[in-house]
Amino acid sequence: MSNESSLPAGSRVLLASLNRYDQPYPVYPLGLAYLEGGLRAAGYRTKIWDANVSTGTLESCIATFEPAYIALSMRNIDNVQYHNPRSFVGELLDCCRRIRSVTTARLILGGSGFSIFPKELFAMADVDYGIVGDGEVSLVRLLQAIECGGGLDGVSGLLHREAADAIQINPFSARDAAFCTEPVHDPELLRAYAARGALPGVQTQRGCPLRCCYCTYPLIEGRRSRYRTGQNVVREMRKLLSLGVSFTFIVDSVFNTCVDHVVEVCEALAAAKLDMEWQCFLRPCNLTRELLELMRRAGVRNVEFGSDSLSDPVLKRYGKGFTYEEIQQSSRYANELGINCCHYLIFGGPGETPDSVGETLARAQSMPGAFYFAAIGMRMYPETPLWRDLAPEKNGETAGDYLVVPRFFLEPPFTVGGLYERLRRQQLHWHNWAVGDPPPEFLDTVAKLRKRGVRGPMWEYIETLQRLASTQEGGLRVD
Ligand code: B12
Ligand code: SF4
Repeated sequence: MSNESSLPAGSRVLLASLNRYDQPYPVYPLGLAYLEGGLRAAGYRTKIWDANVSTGTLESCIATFEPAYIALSMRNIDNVQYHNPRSFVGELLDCCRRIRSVTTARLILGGSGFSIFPKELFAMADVDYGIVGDGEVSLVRLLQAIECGGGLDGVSGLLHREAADAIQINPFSARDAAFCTEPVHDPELLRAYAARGALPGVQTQRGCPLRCCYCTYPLIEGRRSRYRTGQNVVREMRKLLSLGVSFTFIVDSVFNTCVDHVVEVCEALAAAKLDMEWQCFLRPCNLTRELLELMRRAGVRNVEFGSDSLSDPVLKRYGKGFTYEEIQQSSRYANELGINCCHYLIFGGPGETPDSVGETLARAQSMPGAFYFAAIGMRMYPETPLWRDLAPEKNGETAGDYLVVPRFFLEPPFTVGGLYERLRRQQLHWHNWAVGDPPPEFLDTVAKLRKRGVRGPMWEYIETLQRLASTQEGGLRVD
């Protein structure tokens, strides 16, 4: 997984993905493919080490590749499950210690998780630099500045230490991040992920201008939308097809913030008649039947709606900018057109009441063909509208207090245990409903389906499996 050898050691960059979380499936490190594209175009030699699929240890990889720089990617901070929290910060700190014990290579930290708590993670982890937001342009600029002894002011989103260890932060500018490099896909890495059921990502745009109260996406990618052309997306899908990938995930924060963009990409994909299926995140609004029909012609198989609630007062407090009626209509169109759809719901955020929970549950039963993923409470992240409203600083708390131990907002009088029991009970009766990670028996069945060549995220099969399990003793029961 490298373009090794004859260049001087100073130009070698090891790209390391620390993410080994495998729910709902292992996620292909698309961010590293972008970094690799930028670095190679600038003449750097690269190699990827991936905690999920690399066979040797990180230390042995460092020993053989002898990089001058190590770019560490931190995707997940935690699993965002209030009832079953799992933090990944310890793994990052441990990894930095291990690296420092075997090399003097410069360590640079980035990734979506890092971009949410940059100051806090930079202060805790033993790294030389951090980069917030899009990495491909900034990383190359940083390495060139180090090598030429240039100033670091022009590196968007950079964190570094000045005299007396004061942390210097350059603002991240989505304006600088033009989203113009192409990802470089490593065939070996892709194959290893495909074998584990991953759906490699394709990104058609960056940035989200909206302001849902809990959301970190505009902080990670900026608020300014930047688009790839339809032809560019077709070219990438073709490249993936030639590497054996025939089901992808459009990883845009939301695919349909701009209808013109959806039309351009889908018309190009439909005209190209690729044998590629895909899925994406959608806002359940501004979706006409014609637009969904076009998406279907372009290859969409599943859509994931960020609906969050089915109660209008709650949707308003969450800052969603759409109503239950629009959710219902979007879901109905998808169902009528044979597109699998699921809705993500967040229970217990600002404005939630026992009545609004009841309303959402009742309405969830009335939308045909939909699957639901229920989450409890809102993970609190710095700089979000929710954070600004609650202003934890007024109580003497800092962002760091919210990092290592994941902390959630839960509207009184709810308790995490009470709400979990309530939502989990639904799973006994509703087979199209999931709270948290699926049970281990389900994962075994999924692994068998994947071995038989079944593609996709599998939630479209959970309903059937849960129905079967509820009728079989010793099968998939919910305790
Ligand atoms: C698509 C997506 C998913 C899809 C993935 C589909 C797929 N097949 O790939 C699904 C639905 C499966 C998913 C699941 C989960 N996700 Co998710 N997901 C995303 C999303 C929207 C986009 C990720 C992406 O691919 N971006 C495109 C690539 C190109 O960008 P990137 O990886 O960030 O890399 C760029 C920069 O970060 C940077 N960079 C990356 N690494 C490095 C390293 C260095 C050194 C430098 C300099 C720069 C750098 O440069 C890259 C190129 O510009 C992000 C939110 C967001 N907008 O970022 C959340 C996000 C990554 N997910 C998140 C989480 C938590 C999860 C889950 C745990 C479930 C959950 N409860 O949400 C699981 C975990 C899955 C796993 N096994 O790891 C969090 C992670 C942070 C956190 N809060 O802990 C995010 C940020 C959303 C959030 N809630 O804040 N996810
Ligand atoms: S939840 Fe979706 S639409 Fe809302 S701000 Fe986040 S990315 Fe944008």
